[in-house]
Amino acid sequence: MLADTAEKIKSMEVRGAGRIAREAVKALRDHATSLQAATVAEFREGMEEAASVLVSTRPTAVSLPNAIHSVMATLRRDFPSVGSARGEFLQACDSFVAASLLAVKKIGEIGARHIRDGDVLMTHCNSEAALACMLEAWRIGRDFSVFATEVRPRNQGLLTIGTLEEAGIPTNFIVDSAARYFMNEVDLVIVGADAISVNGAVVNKIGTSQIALAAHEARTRVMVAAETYKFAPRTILGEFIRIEERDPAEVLPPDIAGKFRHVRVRNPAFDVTPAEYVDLIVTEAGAIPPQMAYIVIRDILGWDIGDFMHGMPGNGREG
Ligand code: RI2
Repeated sequence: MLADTAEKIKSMEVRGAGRIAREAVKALRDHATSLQAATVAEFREGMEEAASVLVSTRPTAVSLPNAIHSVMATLRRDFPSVGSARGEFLQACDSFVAASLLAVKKIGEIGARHIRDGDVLMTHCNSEAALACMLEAWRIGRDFSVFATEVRPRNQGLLTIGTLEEAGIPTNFIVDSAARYFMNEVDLVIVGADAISVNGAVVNKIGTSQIALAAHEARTRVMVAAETYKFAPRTILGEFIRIEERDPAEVLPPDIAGKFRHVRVRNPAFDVTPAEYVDLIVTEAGAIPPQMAYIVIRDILGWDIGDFMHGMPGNGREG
């Protein structure tokens, strides 16, 4: 089950920063249920091994290490027996999954207030949090339409138009490179996030920063919908968020790529949008300007610089 989930996350059968986090926690929960251990220390060690397998599956979405860190933190306490450690751990996993789903719902409710009647929206990739805002706005009767991009090379745009279609929201499906062409018609860009650094920079699907730049030029608002566990604590220390570069075969089939001797296919999965191109980040704790990222990390995630200095296990990305 654990190896199976790890493989599904790697291959992107399970994808989307929020879903990855929840599936990883569910896999840890299952692992904890069946893990045989004679002592609490042995149980802790077995769980740490499992956690490290999951953390290493995809390097960019900070939701993954943050989620794992939050449930694994339970095991740092003293327990009288393996049974009690297991019980607390399972409870922490259940709470995380429930809180994560509730966060998406709250983001939807807050984000919907920023969508006005007559608005034209543009979205990129397939974000549960961004879609929650659109679906809630539609549910409460806002009249708007959406431009949804294709999202090469993995075509997550197809998932997005599937959801918008099901809700009955009028949608235009465009290739990624048509984003600027239509930007003057757009009132609000709304995207999700895989990670947000302490300076408010937003890491999201490759192409997001081009869209944000075009939006900036056209004076179109950019709203990011992201749960607070997508903020990256270790960026406080100046660590960078590592951008995943995926298999070139996702971009060009090997039989075609093989014909080129001097061409290297590059396939970064994410890019970084600077804070100045983002108007608002909608979290479950409220809508904030990106410049408030440090406050989210310190006051909501509860990480302060001292935590790192006292050897707390890392839950940000290195690179
Ligand atoms: P939610 C996805 O990454 C996209 O970049 C999307 O915007 C982001 O995660 C957030 O998604 P990928 O897994 O958590 O498709 O809002 O590479 O669903």
